[in-house]
Amino acid sequence: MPRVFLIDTDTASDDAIALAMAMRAADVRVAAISTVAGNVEVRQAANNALYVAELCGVSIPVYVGAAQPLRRPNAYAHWFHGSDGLGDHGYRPSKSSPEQKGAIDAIIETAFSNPGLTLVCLGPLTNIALALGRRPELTSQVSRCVIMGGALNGGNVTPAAEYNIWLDPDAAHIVLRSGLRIELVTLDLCLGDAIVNAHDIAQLNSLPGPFGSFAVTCSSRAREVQRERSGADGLSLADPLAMAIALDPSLVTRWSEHYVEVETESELTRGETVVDRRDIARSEHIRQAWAQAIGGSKTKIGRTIDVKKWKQALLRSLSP
Ligand SMILES: [Ca+2]
Repeated sequence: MPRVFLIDTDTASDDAIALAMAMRAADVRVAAISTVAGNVEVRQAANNALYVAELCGVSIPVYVGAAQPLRRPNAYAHWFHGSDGLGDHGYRPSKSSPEQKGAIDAIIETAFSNPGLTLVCLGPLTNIALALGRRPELTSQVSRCVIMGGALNGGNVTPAAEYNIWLDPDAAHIVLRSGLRIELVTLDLCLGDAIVNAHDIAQLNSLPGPFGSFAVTCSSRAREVQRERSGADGLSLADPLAMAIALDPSLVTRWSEHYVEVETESELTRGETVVDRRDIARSEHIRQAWAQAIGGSKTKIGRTIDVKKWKQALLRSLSP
């Protein structure tokens, strides 16, 4: 019996690679894809997901979800992923269309008809927060909720915050409090040695079949931006890493569990994931600010990965 995945995504370039990895995994059935506004508009995200499904030769229902964050305006990342989210290479429009049913209904129905499924969240958490608002007991249907989001050591969109959590911190706050069995894959895990470097990119590009070169081409804009910013050639592939961990949790060599809060008010630190690493959130003097977090359960956070295994997993999942 294949494992069942439900994937929520703001489909830009690294999401597209992650989707292809899941769609091509022999032991996984992707039951549904829901899209959310984030890196690109929610309809563009749906069209990109459909394009990837067609590239992989699979038919998966794609549902359009929230067109903007719960309480904030959109802030697309076209500058990083291209105006179509896939590096503006003129990929043909997908032949199929998104489903008529909305993503929130689809998430709830998919979860209740596939108890024990794995939920993989690759974008802002707006859809998941809305689905939980409607059916809080959704949490018991999900065996694993792998989330790409947050940062322990500085963000990518502000000094404090990682993009997915920053864009909709209110949704992240709800999801982290919900009781879902979360495995948080933070920005930190795809940096350093985990960056897909020039050598790895060349290997991807030379893979037989269309998937390796698609991964490189659709990431071209992100690669340029990273080169401009850091001077080094490479890609930090956050969503593919989260997907690789969803597919094989043993990639994570150390997990730790902590109370986590999300900053929802301050513009300076909006979307920061504040992690109680020293286990002091229960202290009397801060108990009020941390009351909600300590009233719930701790969040499981991936702390280190087996870098070699991660890169092998990436190459393997895009190989014919
Ligand atoms: Ca994403």
